[in-house]
Amino acid sequence: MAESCLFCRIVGGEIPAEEVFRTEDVLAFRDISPVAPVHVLVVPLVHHDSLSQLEDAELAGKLLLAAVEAARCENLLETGYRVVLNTGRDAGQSVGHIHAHVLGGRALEWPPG
Ligand code: DGP
Repeated sequence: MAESCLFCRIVGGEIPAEEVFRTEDVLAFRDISPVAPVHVLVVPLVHHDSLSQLEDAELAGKLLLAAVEAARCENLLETGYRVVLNTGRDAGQSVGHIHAHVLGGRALEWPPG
């Protein structure tokens, strides 16, 4: 755990969050500032700064499958959803702990801004 990391503190229960589900590898919880009717974040329990630092292929697969599970939990499989991993400054990554956004519940525009 990185002590100053916001999402590590959420994983550790130090900062409250509305959990969707938790496995032995990942936590899914609701984004505090949702940009869609459904906006869930999926994070590994172990700290990695961003997708660029993630070398564990098994964990990468688990993160992606957990994003699908979050979509399933939120009844998005039929209507569709988007999985986004903002990585680095130009992508607008604001929290330095890898996280997948799972967005849905409305028609999403493309391309993103
Ligand atoms: P990004 O900009 O891609 O790094 O996304 C970070 C997301 O984290 C952003 O959508 C807002 C969310 N967020 C920031 N602080 C908190 C918090 O304390 N709790 C929860 N649940 N979400 C947070």
